[in-house]
Amino acid sequence: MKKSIILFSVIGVWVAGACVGRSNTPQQASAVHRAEATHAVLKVKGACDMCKARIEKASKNVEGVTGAAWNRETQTLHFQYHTSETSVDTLSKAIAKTGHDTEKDKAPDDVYAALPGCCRYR
Ligand SMILES: [Cu+2]
Repeated sequence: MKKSIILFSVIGVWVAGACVGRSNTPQQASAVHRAEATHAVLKVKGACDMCKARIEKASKNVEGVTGAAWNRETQTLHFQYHTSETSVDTLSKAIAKTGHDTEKDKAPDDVYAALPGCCRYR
């Protein structure tokens, strides 16, 4: 009898917690996510600050990615993501679609050709 009371109160706390979680603002929710995110590095080619902005924007637009920073000198993208929501492969394909070759995917030639002159890295 005592056991089931304890069980019900545990469930009660859990349900209440889930409701509070849902009422959080998006900013609070992403702060919670950020703490649990996995860090990964991907080689991404680019040439200038416009490339940096484009690569980071494409990364952050992928559902499940909570942060992204591209470094021109090292040609690498450091990012945080949730393994339950997305994958390195998904992110790589999303970046390649915007005109930037990655270690996993090549950007389509027509998209690459449409990049501004300062962004030609090939
Ligand atoms: Cu550029």
